[in-house]
Amino acid sequence: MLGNVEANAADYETPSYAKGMPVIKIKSVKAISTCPHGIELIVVKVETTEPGLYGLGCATFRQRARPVISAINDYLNDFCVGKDVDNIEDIWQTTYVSSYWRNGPVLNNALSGLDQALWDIKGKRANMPVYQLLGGKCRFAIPCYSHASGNTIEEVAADAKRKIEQGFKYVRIQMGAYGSVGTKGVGEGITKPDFKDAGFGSPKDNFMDTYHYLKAVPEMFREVRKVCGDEVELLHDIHERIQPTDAIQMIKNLEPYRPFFIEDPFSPENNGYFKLLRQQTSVPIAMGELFNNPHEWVEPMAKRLFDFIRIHISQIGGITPAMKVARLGEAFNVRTAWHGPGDVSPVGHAANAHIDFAVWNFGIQESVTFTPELQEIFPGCPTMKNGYMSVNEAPGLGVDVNEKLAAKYPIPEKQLNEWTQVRKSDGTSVRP
Ligand code: GCO
Ligand code: MG
Repeated sequence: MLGNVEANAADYETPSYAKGMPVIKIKSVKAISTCPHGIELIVVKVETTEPGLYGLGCATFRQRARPVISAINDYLNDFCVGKDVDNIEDIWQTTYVSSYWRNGPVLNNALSGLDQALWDIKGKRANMPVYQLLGGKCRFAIPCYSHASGNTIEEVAADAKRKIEQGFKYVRIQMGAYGSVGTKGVGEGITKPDFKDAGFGSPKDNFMDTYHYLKAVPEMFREVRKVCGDEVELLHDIHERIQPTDAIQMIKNLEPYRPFFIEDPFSPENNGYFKLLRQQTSVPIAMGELFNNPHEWVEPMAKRLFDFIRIHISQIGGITPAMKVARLGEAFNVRTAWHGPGDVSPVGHAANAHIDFAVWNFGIQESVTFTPELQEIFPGCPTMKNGYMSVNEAPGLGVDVNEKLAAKYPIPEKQLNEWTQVRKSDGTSVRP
């Protein structure tokens, strides 16, 4: 039996950039939360043994902010202290399995905050923006879509026109809340839900008037095309609120209006309908903001069952897994369209943007406007100009946090906004 060779650290050469430098280790991992606009934002701060060197990452899951904060402060800190900050992949893989059960929204968001913060640190150590570490720029800036909305079709068209005048070439059009048909009231052909008369469910519950929604969306597209012309790229989010077969029929009815993409036609539980949808229409489809588990995206992407992957990158664990999703997409021509609404922190928007710069199969980026308060709490937010997003060229992700200012807007004790409950007329709950 050959003598077993004792592995000995000295045998393994110290990389030149680290020669004579102590290994930089994780000193602490903590959650920073803030809520300036009624949305619970959470970022992770990873401090290191190198004085002044720290990283930030987004762990925002507004619907369940407190469990994420506990997962970070009560588990990740102990698990990570003392680890070599440079070994991002190993820290990701070991943290991912450290709870044995995995791929859930709470733990994935906590892991995301840690992961993004480690990329932020590596960029600072390399004195480069993170997109450079991911392969450099594939485009000069990041095309984004803006949100146009209104309570009537005419209002939506007018709002879309405004967005185009601001420089946006891509505009998402929605009438009121998801699945709603604007302010057309009962008596204007809108059905009054029976469950309300019956006092079923809670008074706050919304009514999903499928019949009028299926009629209103094609009318909205026709009106917006009439007012804004044929060139602007139009998007719409079904938000998984209707029966899959209704979604397929409605999407076919939208073909004449050349949608750029239709989002979330089905809930992840109904991924099985994509084959049927693909057989019936060539309208581009976007899917995935609700995905947490690779089982939800690997196969449908490999089968080209949708065209844009809409993952909320903190819901899958950060930049490390998101880059793998993007690379998978390149192989099957699925483009990225990362989830980027108001319930992503500015650090998370920066992480989206750094990936958007570096991947060839970029599709489009959802954009938001950062309020003065957010820009103060998070100096270095990405910027928007003429429908394009950019990041500052600072090392790392480029976004910092003012902890004192963040603490001025504490997240409320009780969950702020219960997530929307939606029901059919008979009171049956609909996946919102
Ligand atoms: C979108 C999304 C969001 C989600 C929200 C959930 O496409 O931007 O559908 O609006 O509903 O992020 O908290
Ligand atoms: Mg959506």
